[in-house]
Amino acid sequence: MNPILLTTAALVLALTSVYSDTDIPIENPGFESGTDGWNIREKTPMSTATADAAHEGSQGLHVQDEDTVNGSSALSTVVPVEPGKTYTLTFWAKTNSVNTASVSFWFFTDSRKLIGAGTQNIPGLAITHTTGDWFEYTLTAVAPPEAVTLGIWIHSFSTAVGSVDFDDFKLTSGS
Ligand SMILES: [Ca+2]
Ligand SMILES: [Ca+2]
Repeated sequence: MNPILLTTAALVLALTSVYSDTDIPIENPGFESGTDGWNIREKTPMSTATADAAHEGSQGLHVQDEDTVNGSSALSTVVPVEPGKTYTLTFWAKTNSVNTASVSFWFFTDSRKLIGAGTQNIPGLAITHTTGDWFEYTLTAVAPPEAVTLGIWIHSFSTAVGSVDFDDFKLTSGS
């Protein structure tokens, strides 16, 4: 193939891959409406929307975990998914705390059973950039065969203490 045709082919491929990604709206992805749309289940309150935690807009999610027994738990409103499709989440986080929190994909069956519960097979990403600057994370996973919905789970670990700010969650699906 001559170089011009090759370049054109590469460009078409690149454009195809860009346009095959579909934005999936999630409720209140930047915490501009406080914690609306996020199901927070914590014995002591740890996850709140604050101005200091904003990366974009006027608020972000601030997780303050001072508890060596319990962790924070904020689950997004679920969205429908298709088994076999690839889902990509991007978000921003900021922390000084080492090994404190993670963000995971929770895939549910049609009976709202968490797929992979009690196993290590839940797709997730630890917050590992601990310089105190905002850092963009990307989590990608393929929806399992029995998946019907997907939620995004923001969690600080049971035994860990520290604080992490989160903002600007964005979910897309590919082919
Ligand atoms: Ca925000
Ligand atoms: Ca804890």
